[in-house]
Amino acid sequence: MADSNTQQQLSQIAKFSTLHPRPDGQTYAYGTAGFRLLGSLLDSVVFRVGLLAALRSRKLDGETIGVMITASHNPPDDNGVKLIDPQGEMLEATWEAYATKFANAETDDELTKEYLAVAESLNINLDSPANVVFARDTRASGPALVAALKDGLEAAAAEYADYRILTTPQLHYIVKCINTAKTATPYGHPSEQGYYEKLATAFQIVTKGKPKPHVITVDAANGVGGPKLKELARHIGSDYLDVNVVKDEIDAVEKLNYQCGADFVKTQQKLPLGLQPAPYELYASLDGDADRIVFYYVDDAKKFHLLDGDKIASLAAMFIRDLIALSGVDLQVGVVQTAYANGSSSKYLSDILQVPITVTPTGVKHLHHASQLFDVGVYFEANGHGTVLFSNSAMKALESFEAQNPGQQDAVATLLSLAALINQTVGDALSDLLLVIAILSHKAWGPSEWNLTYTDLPNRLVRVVVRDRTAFKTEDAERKLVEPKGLQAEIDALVKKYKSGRSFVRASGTEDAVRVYAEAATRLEADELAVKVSDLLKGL
Ligand code: 16G
Ligand code: MG
Repeated sequence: MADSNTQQQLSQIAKFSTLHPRPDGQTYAYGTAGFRLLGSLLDSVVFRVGLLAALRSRKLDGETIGVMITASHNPPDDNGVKLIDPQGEMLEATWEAYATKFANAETDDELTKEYLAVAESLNINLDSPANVVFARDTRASGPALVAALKDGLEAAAAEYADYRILTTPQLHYIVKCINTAKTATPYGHPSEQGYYEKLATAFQIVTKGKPKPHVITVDAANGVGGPKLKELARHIGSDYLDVNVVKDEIDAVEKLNYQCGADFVKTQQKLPLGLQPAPYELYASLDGDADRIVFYYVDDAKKFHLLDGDKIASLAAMFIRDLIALSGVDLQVGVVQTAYANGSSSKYLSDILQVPITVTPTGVKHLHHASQLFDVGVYFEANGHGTVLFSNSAMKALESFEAQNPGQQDAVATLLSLAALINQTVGDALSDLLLVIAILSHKAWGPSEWNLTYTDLPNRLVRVVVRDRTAFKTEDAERKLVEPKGLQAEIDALVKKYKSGRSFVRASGTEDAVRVYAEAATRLEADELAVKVSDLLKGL
């Protein structure tokens, strides 16, 4: 069975594992966002993720796997870890169960047994090469977790490279670059510098000949996005872009995501703390690891207007649809949303733009996969995570297209540069920022013109603590409850009473609670519907 090399690896794992003991009484689960909880509880988890990353790479013939240490928009004391698959995608879902098993192994001995069991059941040769790259965000617990990760990788005899501090999407980019380097379509240079150069060049081409955009102010949530955005702007050059980065105090670790950032602005529907915006100027907020972005502005009356993921998706779909029509290339653009997408956005997309929409359950992996089915798939969650994927066949069609006139040629060139500008691996706040600025500059639109495309239906999200959230089972992309039995009929009866009413209930994937979403024609009605549906959950 196990040869001497394997034996040595197993004894190394057992030895190193004693340095990273699992806290008593703690259970872990690899969920939609990987492992995420207090940084002080993650040492053993990150060590074990190192082992799993090595196995994953070996299973995929030594392709490079990424490990990102971040807790995104969570408070400063939290941290988290997730794996990135070779094409820069989220870890394949079947492996989430192995991650959970590794994290929960009670003893060092049990851990080595799990390790060997996964290797044997998946036919993994433990002597074969394993390659892993990793990075972290700016959290104080990051360096110690990196040390634990390195121990895991060394115990599992993996080769690794430390990319230090990066945004999550930058690491996704680097993973894809490494694994496509020797193919016919290399994604880019596998470095932070390569990322900036690729985006900067694409932005310069996309906006060539257009008026220089107005200055945009970006709240970086006091996270990793701040310094990275400044670096990106430096590469683009002030001839093309003026960005004013605020909330960029990465050394004041306690300020991370505190009353600022994309999640705060979207959920509170208000400005970051202390921001005093000039009317009709464009503002944006990133989250703590810069994979989400929302935009906003205030009007003359200082009223706050949010331009969220749905507005970004609609803007991108409109622009790309029009470019495809101009180019004469036979391609279909489609949009992927979740149940949280505002009803007005879905109506705008299907009735006005006439683009097909797919609705998937919450979670990036679902949206990502569904959008791969379109030639050009635009996906965004309302919370501001999203991107636009160009399929291989769409890229080939664009690259080989013989334009009949300068208009077609221009449109094709712009589409190809967009494909380079937009991160093809995952939602990327920096790349999405440039995309939006580029489109607004093509249209000569300010934020209020963009906002006019459609008017959001008032909506309300309520978090309800229940006895057992796993009792809430849904179908139809989370829009209908099948269990608890009878509840959906009661929700439907309430919804019917409201003009443009819509409501659904689903269990959170990240918190021990269920979420109630309601929208209706007026603010009052949306609030009322949300309260009434929440009331149905009392005692459950
Ligand atoms: C995770 C998901 C995000 C989703 C959120 C919903 C990824 C990388 N992240 O953060 O897409 O919107 O969960 O949270 O998939 P909830 O299940 O608590 O509502
Ligand atoms: Mg994030």
